[in-house]
Amino acid sequence: MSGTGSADLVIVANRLPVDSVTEADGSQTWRRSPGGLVTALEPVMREADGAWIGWTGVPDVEVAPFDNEGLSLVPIRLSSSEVEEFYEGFSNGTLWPLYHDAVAKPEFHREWWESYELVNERFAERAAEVAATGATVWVQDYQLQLVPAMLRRLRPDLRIGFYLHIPFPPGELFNQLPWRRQILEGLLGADLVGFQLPGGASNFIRLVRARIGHRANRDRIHLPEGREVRATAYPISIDARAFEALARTPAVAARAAEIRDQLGNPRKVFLGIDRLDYTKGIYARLRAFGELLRDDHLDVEDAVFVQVATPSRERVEQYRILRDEIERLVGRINGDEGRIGRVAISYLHSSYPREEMAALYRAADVMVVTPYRDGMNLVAKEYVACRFDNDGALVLSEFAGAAEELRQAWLVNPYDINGMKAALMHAFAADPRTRARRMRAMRRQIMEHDVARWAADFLADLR
Ligand code: GDG
Repeated sequence: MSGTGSADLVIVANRLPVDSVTEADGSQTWRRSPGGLVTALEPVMREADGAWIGWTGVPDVEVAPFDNEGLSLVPIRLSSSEVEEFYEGFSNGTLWPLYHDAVAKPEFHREWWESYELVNERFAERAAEVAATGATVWVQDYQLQLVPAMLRRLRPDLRIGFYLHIPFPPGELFNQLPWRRQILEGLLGADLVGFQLPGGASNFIRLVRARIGHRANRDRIHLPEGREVRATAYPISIDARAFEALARTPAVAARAAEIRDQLGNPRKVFLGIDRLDYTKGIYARLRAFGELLRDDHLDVEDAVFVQVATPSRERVEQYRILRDEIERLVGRINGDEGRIGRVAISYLHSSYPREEMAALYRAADVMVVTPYRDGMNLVAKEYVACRFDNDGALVLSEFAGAAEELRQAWLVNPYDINGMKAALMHAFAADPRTRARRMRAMRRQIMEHDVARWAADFLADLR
């Protein structure tokens, strides 16, 4: 099978870049989901007659290919049991925790694996149908690690790239996986395998050498059949200029002032924005803040914390437990430290439009990003992009990929609560000149390395 389709660039991702929405009159439509990936790829997709393959987010429905705002979308059907086994199970109950330092215990179930293989095969077959002869196919993320090899078997004429958005773990962790060899061989079906950090790329190369026995020379792996696979880092980024432009609008400025006002005009506002996920270190950061209030290093007149926790993977047991733990802690801190009209932690379990996110970034004096492990962390970069006044302080975990680029943040070890308390206080008390010097350096970094450059670098190397 070769050249049956017409797309010269095919993106294969777990999700399509749209969400299904029901209008007031009961009809169903699609809304573009905001995200850096779509923004970055949209221009290249238009130029190259591109197609995007992915799941609609709705189980058990078959949807025919359709166009959305000029993007050609190819839906994949997932049954409810596949959502449970492939998506919630193997992707989010096995791979996600395993690849994040086993912060939560990964579960290994053979039925989950079988479903993962089956669904990966479906994505590969669809990509094989859609791609034109010699087309470029770019497969995204941990849910689809078997697709590159499956697709190459069907379509050896294609250029195949793979990008992992989350960390790639060292052998000490990866080797727990009963299907470790299949995953490595799945990825080796690509011509180019991209990682967030050089560390992920070298973990991968080391494992390929040790477990499969292929030779490797720096970032090039030599396969016995003469093919070469490159494994390299491409740190992902954001559309930094678009974020800054949004933050500069009068509407966002007004909303930022209003947020501070509604918080009671405290001297300083701390902010956390995360998907409610156990890798993000939300509990530990709120505990650190609570102790600073308890021990009178801070007072609710001086400082309040706004924590946005976007609902995520709510059907997975560990996520429900985490939500309860965080909510109990927030309740306790607010009960102990709050006063009438002044809550210590404004906790919001909700998701917001981009404008509101930008207003929150503008309203925050100290942004607190403390994951135990994170591939990159775009929230940290978005905060920096919105601080065009060169003011504001970023407290950032050294275990976020972003820490390799944002060296001028107040870097912390999220396992060290006292260390975090000290960093929160330093960021809180830093003088304006120090804040400006650090922010300026970080802004230079992200303005020069935006998501368009990320996509262009990857695609240039792939082609
Ligand atoms: C994975 C990796 C890597 C969040 N809440 C709302 C909202 N968001 C947006 C943020 C940001 C994105 O979601 C989250 O990205 P992160 O990078 O912070 O984290 P993950 O979701 O875990 O992403 C990560 C990333 O992939 C990309 O490769 O950096 O390491 O784990 O853009 O702004 N957006 C809106 N409303 C919300 O309520 N509009």
